[in-house]
Amino acid sequence: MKRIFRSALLAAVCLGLFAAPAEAAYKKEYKLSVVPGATSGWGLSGTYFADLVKERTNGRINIKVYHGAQLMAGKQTSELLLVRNGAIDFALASTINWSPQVKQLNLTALPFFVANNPDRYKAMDAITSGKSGKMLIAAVEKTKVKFIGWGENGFRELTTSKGPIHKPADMNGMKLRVCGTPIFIDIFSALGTNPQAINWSEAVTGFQQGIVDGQENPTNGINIPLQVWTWHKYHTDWHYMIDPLLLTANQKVWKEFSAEDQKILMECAKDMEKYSKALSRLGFDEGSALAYLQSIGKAPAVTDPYKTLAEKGMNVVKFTPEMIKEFYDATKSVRDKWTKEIGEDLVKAAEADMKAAQ
Ligand code: X2X
Repeated sequence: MKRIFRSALLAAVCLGLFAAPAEAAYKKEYKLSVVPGATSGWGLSGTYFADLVKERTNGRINIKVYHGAQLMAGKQTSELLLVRNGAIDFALASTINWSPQVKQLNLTALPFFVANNPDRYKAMDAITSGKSGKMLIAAVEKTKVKFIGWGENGFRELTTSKGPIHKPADMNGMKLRVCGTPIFIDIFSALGTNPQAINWSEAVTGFQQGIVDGQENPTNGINIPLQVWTWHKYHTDWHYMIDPLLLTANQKVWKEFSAEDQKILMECAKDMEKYSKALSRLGFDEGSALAYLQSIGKAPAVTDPYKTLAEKGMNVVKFTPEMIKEFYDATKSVRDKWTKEIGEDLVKAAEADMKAAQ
């Protein structure tokens, strides 16, 4: 009897029946979603992350970047739902596109909220590294999506075929493309314009056909790679809002990675954050963005955005703090309404974070 038991045990061990359960096999390819094109700052940041991950995991994790909102047929505000249900594994997502579902993410879209600080980049960093940033991460993770790190699309500037714009009255009646996120309609209505919600995937055709007089997007990240001067001659640098990027993963996908690989992914995300912020801030800071990009051998072709805009014939109006204040006052009703949606606690925490950093 004993002998039978022993041979059964031996057979079981040989068959691997008592071995630790095997870790779920990794997928051959993980899909990472990015809304704009491959040459946008945002697209480059996604590729940078995917390359770092492949290199540092010795190819164990192979991420393919899908640009141009192709994983959601152009409908950019559906991205969060697709990351949640697993159709998308990773997203480098804008707060703007997820804010219809996660109201707290409207925080940095409050008009002139970040820009109305002496140093707008310090203010932004104070949010991502402060208490308010932790509150934003908690709100994202409550949707059962894993937050991995921050990136940056950039402060959004206005480009128009009519202009120049110095004060709110100069925008009166302009037809402007905005994305389909509700706070944009409120901001641009408060400024006396006629906002048109159009997905990014269709916006460029709209510019070509002249169905709108303008749009708003970050200078380095989108306006320059898009060659926006083809349609618009006026560049209004009002920094009215900023969209940080959220590097995120489907929760089940994240849990299937080994602890070692999760650590590598977090480290790659930290490097991506530095790269992405440097691309966004290049030419708008005291030179540290360029120095960083050069130090990693990744300086882009355009390192002086204002020189490029001038060479392309754009008329650039750089807002002074007084001009920003005038627009800040003109959009008070929007901040009041949206502070209630976002949550007063979060808005107050962000104000305290930004103030402490100045
Ligand atoms: O739609 C836009 O303007 C874009 C590309 O910046 C976003 O996805 C938020």
